[in-house]
Amino acid sequence: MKPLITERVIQLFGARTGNSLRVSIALEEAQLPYTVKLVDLRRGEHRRQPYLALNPDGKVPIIIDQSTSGSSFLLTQSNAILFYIAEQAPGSLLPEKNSMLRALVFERFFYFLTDVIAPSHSAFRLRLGGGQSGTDDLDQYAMTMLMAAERFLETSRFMAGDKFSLADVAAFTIALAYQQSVDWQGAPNLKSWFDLVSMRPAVIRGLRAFD
Ligand SMILES: N[C@@H](CCC(=O)N[C@@H](CS)C(=O)NCC(=O)O)C(=O)O
Repeated sequence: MKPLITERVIQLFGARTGNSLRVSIALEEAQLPYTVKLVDLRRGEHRRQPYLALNPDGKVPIIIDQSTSGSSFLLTQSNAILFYIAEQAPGSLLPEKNSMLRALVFERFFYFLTDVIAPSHSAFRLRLGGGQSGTDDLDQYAMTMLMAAERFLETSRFMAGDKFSLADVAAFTIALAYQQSVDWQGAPNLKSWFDLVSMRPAVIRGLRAFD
């Protein structure tokens, strides 16, 4: 017999990396029910079956959104997943449609994605491949752009307005990664924001999702 009420659970496949943590933090902030399947990257679980059948790119994170009615939806790409989560829980991570505030959240979200996370990821990839040339410059660029976000916080508590949003999700894990190298004294607003976000119960839970 089919259940009368359709319930759903999102399965999150991931590891303790920035891309996966952004998703677990977003799920916690959106208060969507989810379970975690830890993918062992060190042992190469992501490069073998059965994982490759789920994501032929062999990367984490992915989600499978399953409902008790039997439907199931698999999504790869952390940032597509973040938008999916935001849309499943209206009002949680994105302001209302057609609003200027929503456009501002997009502006800041893509700022962190393309000007901070992307160069940082490129430096990481270069190092992984054994190269050193250019990695320090890329990290320096990412950090300079991260610190320039100080100005976003001059007039608001969060990265795009007074409510936590996807822009904060994008900013937080990369700020965490550079935590030891950032000149916090030179960026007092960024420091207050970092402390504020670090203390959010949903963020704390999201950070522990793969422990
Ligand atoms: N564009 C992808 C990138 C995913 C990605 O690079 N994931 C890393 C962990 S943060 C990974 O799975 N690395 C394993 C590998 O490349 O072998 C996304 O945003 O989901």
